[in-house]
Amino acid sequence: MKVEIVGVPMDLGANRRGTDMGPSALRYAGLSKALQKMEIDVIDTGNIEIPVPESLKIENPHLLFVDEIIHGCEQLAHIVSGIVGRGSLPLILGGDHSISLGTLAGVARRIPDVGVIWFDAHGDFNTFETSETGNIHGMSLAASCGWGDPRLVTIGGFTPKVKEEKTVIIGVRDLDPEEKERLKRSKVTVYSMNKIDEMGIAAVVKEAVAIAGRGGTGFHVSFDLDVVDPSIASGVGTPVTGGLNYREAHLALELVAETGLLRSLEMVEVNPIVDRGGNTTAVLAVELITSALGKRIYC
Ligand code: EXY
Ligand code: MN
Ligand code: MN
Ligand code: MN
Repeated sequence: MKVEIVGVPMDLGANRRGTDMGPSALRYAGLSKALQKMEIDVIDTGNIEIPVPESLKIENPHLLFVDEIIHGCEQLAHIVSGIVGRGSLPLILGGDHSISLGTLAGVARRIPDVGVIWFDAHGDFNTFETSETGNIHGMSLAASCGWGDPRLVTIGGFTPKVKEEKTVIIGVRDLDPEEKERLKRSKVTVYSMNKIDEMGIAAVVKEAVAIAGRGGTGFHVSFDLDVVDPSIASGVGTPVTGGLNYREAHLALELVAETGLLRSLEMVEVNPIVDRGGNTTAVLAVELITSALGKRIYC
């Protein structure tokens, strides 16, 4: 399977600047070399162009940058659709989690019944009505399931992108009140950190792949680095204590690789500006990508 890398230097979906440097951070952490060492046929297609608005959120907190995010995600949807269409696996480097609006539009256009496994400390299931921040990276899964502002919901020209009954969130530990209610009313399966503590990550992932992979069409994995505990992944936009440890994160993606059902992968929310270890979060992200693509740390 050929892997095609696409960088999406997006940070307009969140409050904090810096995730636009995520693609470079992952490249500096040796991504292509790590995949070539695994003898994976990989091509790095570069970055998509993200329009930079004149006045950024710092001066204008209520600015939402909807147009710029849509512009970037429409481009990304087109590119991802092409990659899946030629039988390759898209490896999308974020950028904040708003980019999933584009990734999922591209994948679902080619695989209409695709499932989703969303690793995240958050639900990303807000709409403008329920969000306390107005940040679009906190709305991307809801909009991909058909909920929210029509401009976000219809990116790629169709909605919904994914079925709630084939969508699983793993690692949740920070939900807004109304977001939590909407998730409870939905058919999305949510494994909070409490559930992971009770069941163990292996059992959770096995259940998740059975749900997202039902029907055998395969699934998309959206991996938000803030699902990992900030003690080993401090370079993220919205850190939340009590996350996955190093081995849980690797085992989860090793089990995903074992299914052979992974159709596309995105690594999002890496923010080198706030990384307390220099570029350690990007280094971890690269290791996790190799696990998701079949590398076994402990053979
Ligand atoms: N729920 C909060 C909000 O909607 O602003 C925090 C969302 C964080 C989103 C990051 C990408 O996961
Ligand atoms: Mn930002
Ligand atoms: Mn997220
Ligand atoms: Mn998150």
